Formats: sequence, structure tokens, C-alpha cells
Amino acid sequence: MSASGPPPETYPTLPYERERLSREEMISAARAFLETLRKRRTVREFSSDPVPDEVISLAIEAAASAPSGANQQPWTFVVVRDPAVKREIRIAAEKEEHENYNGRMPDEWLRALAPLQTDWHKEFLEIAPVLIVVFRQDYGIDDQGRHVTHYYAGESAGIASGFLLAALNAAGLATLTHTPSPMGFLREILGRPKNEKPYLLIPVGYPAEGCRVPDIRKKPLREVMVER
Ligand code: IYR
Repeated sequence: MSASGPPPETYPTLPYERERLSREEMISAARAFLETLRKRRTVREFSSDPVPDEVISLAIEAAASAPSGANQQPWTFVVVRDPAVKREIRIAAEKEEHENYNGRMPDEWLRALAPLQTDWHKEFLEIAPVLIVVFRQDYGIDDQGRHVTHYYAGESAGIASGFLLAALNAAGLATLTHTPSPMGFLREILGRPKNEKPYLLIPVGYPAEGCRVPDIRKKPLREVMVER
């Protein structure tokens, strides 16, 4: 599907050019982007201060600019600000997480999480001013109501979610990439159709005053990059 209805038999093409930066400009742009991304931390303690609606919309437009399989754009971003809906989501998420932490997650998983000191309490789902729920569309529905397979929906939703986190971070906001699985409750609470599967639940806001984050490190370049 294109932005409006089915795609044409073939797309017309457009000229595409990018201004070539000098080597120095390229390096400084890449370094500046890295430095911005390095300011991002996953946060679990949010301020309840409101965030500008326009920043959320712009960040979602940035996410929706991501590449996707056959340009099918298999995603929906649901923005939740209503305290009553946030409360419903918190209650349902905590119910799942209580089970996760009390028998559903195997010991190996619990041991991997132990250093992060997480547990089933998810008060941030009510405190953060905005929740963005990313839905992945495994198939679309055409004008005649027929199913249209979406290709690489998981990869596409993942790339778009990465763009979303980067855009919110660039605007100075904190996020949490949260997956209180199984997440079917999000489809029900938010009234989304059957072809949409909850992919990520992202609380967004400012870090709380006095917020602390674990002193974790990213792997150095020499461990993650291989040249052959
Ligand atoms: N969803 C649970 C458990 C959890 C799982 C992973 I993988 C994490 O990186 C962090 C938490 C929770 O949010 O507590």
C-alpha cells in the first residue's frame, strides 16, 4: 500500500541528489550525531511534566520516514496521554509482569536482569506524560477487505522504532523501550484491529528529578566492528 491506496503498477522515478560534504564536514556531522545518540539513556524514573504535543508528532513523522519492506510502512503509533488509559495499561502490564517475574521468566532470564534491579512494578506507565505504543502490521487490508501480506514487518517496525527513539532523544526527551509481554492487552485497550500486533510500549518524558540509571557501558568499536 502507498500513502493513499494501492501502489501504481510501477512508480515514476525522481532525480535524487545529496549535497556532498567535505571529509571534515562528514566527520563532524557523524561525530555530532554520535554525541547526541550517546546522551540517550533508557530511563525508568520519569517526571510527570507534560511534553509538547508537536515534538511527539514530529518524532512520529521521523519514525514514519523509515525504510520498510516494499515501502509497505507496516506500523501504527498510538499516542496515549489520557490518565485513565495510562492507568488501564499500567494495571494490565503489571499483571503480566507479575507473572513474568514469578515463574514465567526462566532463571537464566531473571539472572540476566538482576543487575538492572527491575521488578513487576511499572508506575512509570502512569507517571510518564506520554506513552507511544508501536504496532506492527503483519498484513494490510485492501479496499476490498482482502489481506495484503507485509514483508519484513518486524525489521521495518524495528527500524522505525529506532528512528523514533533517536528523534525523541534529539529533542531532549527520555524513553524506555518496554515490552510487558505478552502484550495483547494493548490491542484490546487501544481498540486496534486484528492485523496490528503490539511491538513496543515506549513511555516518553523528562527524566525525574534525581533520576538514576545503571552505570552500564556499550561495547567498544573493536568488539562490534569487523573489517574484512
Ligand atoms: N519486561 C520486564 C523484564 C525485562 C526484560 C528485559 I530483556 C529487559 O531488558 C528489562 C526488563 C520488565 O520490564 O521488567
